[in-house]
Amino acid sequence: MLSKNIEKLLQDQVKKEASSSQVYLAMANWADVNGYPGSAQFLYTHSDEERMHMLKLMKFLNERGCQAEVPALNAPKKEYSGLMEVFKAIMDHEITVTASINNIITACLKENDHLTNNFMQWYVSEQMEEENLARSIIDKLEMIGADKSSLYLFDRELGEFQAEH
Ligand code: OFO
Repeated sequence: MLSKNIEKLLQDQVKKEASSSQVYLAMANWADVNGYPGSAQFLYTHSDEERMHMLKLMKFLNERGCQAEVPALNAPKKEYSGLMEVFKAIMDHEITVTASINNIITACLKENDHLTNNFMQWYVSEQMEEENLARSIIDKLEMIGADKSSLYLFDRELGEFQAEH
């Protein structure tokens, strides 16, 4: 059985992962109608991955004697000024999610809940990858600046990157 505190933290994390999925989905739609098909593909796939993160937590909650809740969500932002704004928002978002995962792990350590701690380690590695990826994309976008043909190639590469991973 999970403690009430850990259960609440995990349910809150379910909501954060669900919300991440919605945020990326809205970004994907924006990219799709603004001439960035590669970025759209990347973001649609990322949205699916976030849903998978949510489902993994739900399964864990159900297996540990709780019943996972499907959270109500606010509609995500749907307009962006460009890809830089999108990826900076992703970076900020992921930093928040990482903090929340660290917070769960701190609580697990305090309560000697090694099983949940062990389960959450997967999320720790995942967050590191996501933050690194967002950072490297922002670096590339900074180099590209306003150069339209480089932006076109970058978008295509991002779509190809997603197809390969
Ligand atoms: Fe679930 O990793 Fe991003 O939010």
